[in-house]
Amino acid sequence: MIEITGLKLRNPTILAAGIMGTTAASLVRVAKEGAGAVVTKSIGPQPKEGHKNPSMVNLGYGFLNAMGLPNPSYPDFSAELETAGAKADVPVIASIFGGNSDEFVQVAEGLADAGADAFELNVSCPHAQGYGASIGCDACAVEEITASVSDMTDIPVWVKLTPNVTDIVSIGEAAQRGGADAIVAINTVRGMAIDIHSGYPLLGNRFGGLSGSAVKPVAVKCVYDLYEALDIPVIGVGGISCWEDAVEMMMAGASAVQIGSAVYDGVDVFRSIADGIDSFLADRDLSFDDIIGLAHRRI
Ligand code: RRO
Repeated sequence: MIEITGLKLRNPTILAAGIMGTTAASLVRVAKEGAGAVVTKSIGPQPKEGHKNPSMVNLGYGFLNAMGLPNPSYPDFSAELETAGAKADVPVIASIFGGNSDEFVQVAEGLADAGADAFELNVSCPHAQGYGASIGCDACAVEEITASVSDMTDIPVWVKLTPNVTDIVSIGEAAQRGGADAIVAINTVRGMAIDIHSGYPLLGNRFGGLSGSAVKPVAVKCVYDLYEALDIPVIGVGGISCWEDAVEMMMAGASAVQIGSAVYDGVDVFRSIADGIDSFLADRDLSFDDIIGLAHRRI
């Protein structure tokens, strides 16, 4: 059992936003498969169909996606979130996005009665015009959005950051000043792949966000730096597919980990990672607290 921002999780594995998070049924399934908590697909102020296909490609070393924030919008998602909360026996976190602080507040207010256990503010989609990276690179905007949502809600507010910035720590500090209860790092790394036979970019949107094992070292470094600079918990995400990856992310400073791309290889990944961490700790007579941030104490 771990506690993060006041939420009790039976283990430190969390379903990352955007993966199997559009229906209550899939969120409940992931909870049944052993996740300690689940995050929904990012929900916004208006329905969006998303970018044209292909919107996701498997590059072998990671996935490149430009889904384009497909979502039914908050009025249509509210009932789904309520069902997920009632049926999943783990905390359900609502990932939300908007173009500015008013839209973030609008979505948070619209979902307020649906019973989410926390909000995760997505200020970091790498390829959504006006919605993601442009906000997530702007410390003032991140602080204002975080403060606006924190002021209107009693549930914890997590803020998910983009790695596509020069200085992720300054953005994390802005979120902390705005009242964030935790930081989630990282969203996908902006990237592109081109088919050499046709010359066309592989994605319909031409570029997208890279996830999976290729980005793990980027995520570990971001988590390491954020842990050192901030006083609030950091939740690590990026390329975690086995318990060794999770332990590494915790040693960088993560209090919990989110798992995204690895779910495509089997939804049992949550249980196997949670069990692996438990065995690692038991074999060495260590607690979670002993390993969180351990790399910082190895000098
Ligand atoms: O929907 C997406 O294309 C998407 C989102 Br909202 C995000 O936050 N990160 C990402 O890689 N894709």
